[in-house]
Amino acid sequence: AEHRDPPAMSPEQFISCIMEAEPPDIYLREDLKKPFNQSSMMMSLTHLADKELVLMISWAKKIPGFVELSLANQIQLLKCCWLEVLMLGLMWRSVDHPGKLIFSPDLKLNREEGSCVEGIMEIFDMLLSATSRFRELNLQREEYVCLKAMILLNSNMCTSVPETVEEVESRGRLLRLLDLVIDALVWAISKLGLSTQEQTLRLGHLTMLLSHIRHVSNKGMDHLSTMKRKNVVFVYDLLLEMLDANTSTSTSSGDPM
Ligand code: AOE
Repeated sequence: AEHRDPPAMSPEQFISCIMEAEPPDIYLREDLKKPFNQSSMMMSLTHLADKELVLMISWAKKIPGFVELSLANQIQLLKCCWLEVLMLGLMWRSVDHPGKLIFSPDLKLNREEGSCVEGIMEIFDMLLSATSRFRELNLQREEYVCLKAMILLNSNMCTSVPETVEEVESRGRLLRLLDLVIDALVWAISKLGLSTQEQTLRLGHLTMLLSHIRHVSNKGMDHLSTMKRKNVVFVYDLLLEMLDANTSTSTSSGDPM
C-alpha cells in the first residue's frame, strides 16, 4: 500500500466514505457527581478525550487515501490537529443546543459550569461563539464531515518540510487528497439549492471558520498546558502503535509532541 495514488472517486463516493467513518457517540457512564469541582471536571473531560482520541485514529484510517501516506506524515497530521478535530466534533454535537456544550450525551455543560476550572470559561465562550456561527450558517452533516477531513489533511501544510524522497511523495499524495476533499465540500454545497454566488460565499464562510477553530485550539492547548497534564507520552505511544499496526519495522521518528 506504500506508493499508491489517492483513490479515484467521485465527490459523492468520497463523502459517503467519510460519513461512514464517523465515530459513534461516547458515553462516560460514570457517576458524574455534580456539582463539579476543578479536578472532577478536568478528569471527566480528559477521560472523554482519551476515548475520543482512540476513535479518532480509526476515523483517520478510514479516510480514503490516509493510510497510503507515509507513517511519519500520518502521525504528524494527527499530532497537529487532534484538538481542532475534537473541537469541531464538539461544535457539531452542540449546534442545536444554544448556550450548551455537548461534550457527550451525558456531559452537557453551560458556560457558568466552567467557572470551577480556572481559565476554562474563556475557552467555553470561544467554543460557544464558533458553534453559534455554525448554527447561523445552518451547517449540514455532509459539510461537517468534509470540514473535519480538511482540518486533518491541512493541519501541517505550512510546517512540514519534506526531506526524503518518500516524504516528498507523501506530501504530493496529501495535496491530491486535499483536492478531493475540497471537491467534496463544493459538491455538498452544490446540493443545497443555492445560486452560484451564494455557493461561493458559503464555501468562503465555512472555510474561514477553520481559522477560528485553529485559534481556539491554540488557546485550548495553552490552557491545557497550564493544567499540566502528564501522560502525553503514553498517548503518543498509543498513536504510533495504532497507526503502525501493519508495519513491523518500527520507525523511531522524532520526539513525542
Ligand atoms: C474538546 C472537545 C472534546 O470532544 C473533548 C474535550 C475535552 C478537553 C477539553 C477540550 C475538548 C476543549 C478545550 C478544553 C479541554 C479541557 C481544557 C480546555 C475545555 O480548555 C480536552 C482534554 C484533553 C486531554 C489531553 C489528552 C492528551 C492528548 C495528547 C495527544 C497526543 O499526545 N498526541 C500524540 C496526539 C494523538 C492524536 C490521536
